[in-house]
Order: sequence, then structure tokens, then C-alpha cells
Amino acid sequence: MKKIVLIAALALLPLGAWAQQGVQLRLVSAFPENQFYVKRTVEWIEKVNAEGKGVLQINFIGGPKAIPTFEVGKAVQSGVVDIGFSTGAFYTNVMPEADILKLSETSAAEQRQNGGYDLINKIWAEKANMRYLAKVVEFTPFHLYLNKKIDKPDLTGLKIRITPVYREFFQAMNAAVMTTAPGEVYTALERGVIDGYGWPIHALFDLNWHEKTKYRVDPGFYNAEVSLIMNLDRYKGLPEKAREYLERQALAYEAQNDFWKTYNQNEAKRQAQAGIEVITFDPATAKAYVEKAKEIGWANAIKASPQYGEQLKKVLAK
Ligand code: 173
Repeated sequence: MKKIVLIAALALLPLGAWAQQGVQLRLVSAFPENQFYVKRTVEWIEKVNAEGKGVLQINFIGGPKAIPTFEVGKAVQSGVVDIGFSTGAFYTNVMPEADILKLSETSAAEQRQNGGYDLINKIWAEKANMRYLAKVVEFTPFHLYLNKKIDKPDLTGLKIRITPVYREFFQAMNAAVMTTAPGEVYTALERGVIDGYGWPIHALFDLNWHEKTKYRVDPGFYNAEVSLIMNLDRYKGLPEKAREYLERQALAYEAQNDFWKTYNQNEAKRQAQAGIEVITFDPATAKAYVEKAKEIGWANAIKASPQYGEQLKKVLAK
């Protein structure tokens, strides 16, 4: 009897070793690997893997060298990879709605309560074959950074690096715009191909842009959104235990978002220490600047998505 048990146990060993791994998912980042965002996500993956033995494991494939920044959304949509770490502006080639989340004034936590999260998932499923797992960067304004001084919100004669986040707003200030992935900004600054760029209040230092940046224009506008998105077929096909585990871990990551509030204050200080000067406008102009960003953002969102723009506004705007 003992012998039989032993033989049975040995026979099951390879299967046991395989089952122990659990579901294997592949994740790519649209942001460069040396960015703090990605380091933070890799730490999250390590935690997911350590606690998820036998249930679910995530393999980090890499950043834009593996899949270019603006192709990550397509790769998730088609299932070439299972999970993407990206911002919506990088996959407007999948659907225009992707870039609307930058207009969020309600938080991710509030959107889980007010129907926003469900609406986002309805749209992401229907139009992008994706599950929106969690938002892991928020409470973070975007800014205009410049190497030429301005004294009013007029960018006539200036060439500015953009993504879809900033396009209409900067064009409304007469900028000549050029879209690039984050990985190409340093070289563009170094060669003087651009006079400035749009970017969040943080993460300049990750990519050494502070070395090539003279001014930041205040105030900031919008709210940076970076998230984990998953191929919908793969999501639906997960065993229940694995899906619950993944959702729990993604939600735990999202629940850390207050982290960005203090991080951003420190980043602003660090910019000042690095010699980046702040350009400000008089109060009325500053107010009009932020209002204009919002007005242009929503006008464009509703034009780009007559179907969902207004519905999103109800749950995102305040
Ligand atoms: O400027 C960008 O590359 C961009 O659109 C973005 C969005 C969210 C976070 C960081 C950058």
C-alpha cells in the first residue's frame, strides 16, 4: 500500500510542480523600464508572485524595447500580451475614449462607487477588448515645461513635444506640436528639436530631463492616469480563484494612490533644487488657463466619442 502511494506521488510530481505555478500572465510596460512607475510596478509584481504561488504568476516582459509605447494597447487588445501598464494617451489608436480619463476630477476610489469604474469597464470591453484592472497613478497634474521664457499663455513659434493628452490645449495656444514616446524626449531636447514638452509634475528625474529643462509653467492641469489593462478574453478565461486574486492585488495597488500626493510635493522641490524655474501668470490668467484646458479637453472628448463622452463626464468631472 505504502509503495503504491509512493509511486502515485512520484507520478504526480511533474504535474504538481506545474500546478504549483498557477496561471501565467505576461505584462509589458508602455513606459521606459528606468522610470520609477515601472520599478514600482515590478515591486508589485514581485509581491503578487510571492503571495500567489499556485494561483497566479505575472511575468514582466519589459518596456518599450519589447513593445513600442504606442503599440502596447494593440498588443493587449489582440492578446499578444495579457496585461499592459500604460496611460490612455498611448492607446488612442485602439479607441479615442482611452485619453478621456485624464479629465478625472473624481478619484479612482470615488469612481468605484459612483458607477465610473463600471462605465469604464463597459467601454473598455466593448471598444478595446480590455478589462481595466486598476488605476495606479492619479492626484498628479500635468505641466508645460519649456526652455524658452514666456510671459503669457502663448506658444507661438515654439515646438512642443506632446502626446494626445496635451494636443488640443497646446495647439489652442498656437504651439507647433510633435508627438513622441517618453523614451525619445531626452534626445529631442538635447538636439534642440523641441522647445518644451508636456509631462506630469513628477518623473522628470527618472529620465534625466531636468538636465535639459529650464522652466516649468504653473499651474498644472488635468490628472495623470496610469493603469493596468488586461486582454478581456484572457481575463474572462481565468479560473475564478486566479481572477479574484488578481483583482484583489490590483485594487490593493490602486489603494496606494495617496502616495503620489507627497511624492509630487517632493518632486516639485527637487525640480527647484535642480534649478528649474517656475513661470507663473497673474491669478486671472492662471484661472483662465486651467479652465481653458478643461473646456478644450471635454469639448474634444465629446467630439471624439459622441457615444460615451457625456456619460464619462457625469462620473469623472466635478
Ligand atoms: O506625456 C506623456 O507621455 C503622457 O501622456 C503621460 C501620461 C500619464 C503619465 C505620464 C505621461
